[in-house]
Amino acid sequence: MNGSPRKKQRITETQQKSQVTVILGAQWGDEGKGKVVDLLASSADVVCRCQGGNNAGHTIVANGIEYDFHLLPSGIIQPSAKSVIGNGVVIHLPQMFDEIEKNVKKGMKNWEERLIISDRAHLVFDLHQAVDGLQEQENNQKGQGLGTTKKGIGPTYSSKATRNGIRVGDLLGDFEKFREKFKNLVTIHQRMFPNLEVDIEAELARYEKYATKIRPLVYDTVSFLDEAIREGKSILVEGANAAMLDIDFGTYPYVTSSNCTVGGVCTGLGLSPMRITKIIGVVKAYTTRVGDGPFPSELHDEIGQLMQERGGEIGVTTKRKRRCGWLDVFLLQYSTKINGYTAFCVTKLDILDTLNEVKIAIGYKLNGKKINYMPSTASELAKVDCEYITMPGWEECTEDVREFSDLPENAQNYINKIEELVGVPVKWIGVGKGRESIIKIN
Ligand code: 2SA
Ligand code: GDP
Ligand code: MG
Repeated sequence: MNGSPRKKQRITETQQKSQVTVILGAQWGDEGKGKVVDLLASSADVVCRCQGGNNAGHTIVANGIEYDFHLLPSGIIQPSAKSVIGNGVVIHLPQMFDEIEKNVKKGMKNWEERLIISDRAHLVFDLHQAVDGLQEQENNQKGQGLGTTKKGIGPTYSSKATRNGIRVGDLLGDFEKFREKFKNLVTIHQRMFPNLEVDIEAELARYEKYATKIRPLVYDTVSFLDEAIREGKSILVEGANAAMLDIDFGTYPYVTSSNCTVGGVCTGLGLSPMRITKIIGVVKAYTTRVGDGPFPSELHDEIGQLMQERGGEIGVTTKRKRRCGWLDVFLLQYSTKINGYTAFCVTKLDILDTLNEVKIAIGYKLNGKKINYMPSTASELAKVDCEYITMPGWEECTEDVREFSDLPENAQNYINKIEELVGVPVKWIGVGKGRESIIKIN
């Protein structure tokens, strides 16, 4: 009998055991994705970043130590997992090595044995960051600032789209060609911003050193992931930013420059959608936004201030205060249509503990009329009024609760209402910053 069909069958069976779990921000970011990645990374073989750059700020509190990750996958502190920076990510090498150094000081060990970087990822240069700042300055003068993190994310994805970008693979190839590409990049940007100063020779000398430093970390991550899946490994994908910041589906132009929804996972890693097994939406129990742009359920009163203060709502990358408001399920329904979440993790329920009532936005009205779509223009979205339901608060501390049935009844009702309105099961509830502060629902 010919042996090959049996072999084929075996490969398929192993592949079926592989789990690819995607973690995505369901609102405007900072939902607590880092904490969820940390929770699931202990049983993962590989943790990947697929988009964005070091604009992200993902916090993990493990064994009393607070780590903030920006470009590195948050799974890097798990000694048993490999960390992949995929082709869809944009990398500022000097800041990546600073981030590594900072975490080594906090106790992160043997990272070089675990970190894998795609040769197709684009490089962010200082000039991209300078241009990000200059564009913001120009837009601010017109009252149209976006409130970017100034990490050069938009300008780098622009270089990628105009096909002038420089990739990790270019840095590791013929350095003369890299030199030419870099000079071309400078010329293009100086044409747009004549005052942009770049010390070309100093930058090139710096990058020649980075080439040596990064070379052992660079792989064809497409083949690496394909092999991992065929071997039945467990893969975790850590989305950065969030659905409402997605370049296509977010509140354009007040968005970041990558696809932070599920499509970005496939293009940012070279992963077939057929291989994704779970999509977890991380939802903050209220809503926050950092940077400019419309925010229908925003609160400008003392409740918004309480959320900001109790929630410690400060940008992890820029230290800006985050704007706060009520939970918006109309927005969650929209983000669910795009991402198809298989489960939710609701974080920061504890922050609402002191309120005597809580509100949930369940619909939008435009010019007094109910609408059944998410407005595509920022100007229209800025004009909507939210329709709210009001629920009694629980006015009890939930920080030490670890079982759903031990939550105050009104807190249970709040979670049940989210499930009912969005139609996605809530599998985890965050009640504090630490790794242990989580309720798992079976
Ligand atoms: P950019 O820098 O081009 O990506 O900015 C475009 C918009 O995207 C928003 N953005 C973010 N929103 C929430 N969290 C992010 N990460 C940091 C954090 C933010 C910080 O974890 O707190 O420290 O300020 C993030 N990154 C980008 C940004 O505010 C713009 O509205
Ligand atoms: P990310 O970008 O989605 O990873 O989120 P950030 O790290 O930017 O912001 C979330 C903040 O909330 C961090 O300071 C976390 O430590 C904190 N956090 C996460 N989950 C919880 C929770 O359930 N309760 C409380 N109180 N804090 C939380
Ligand atoms: Mg964040």
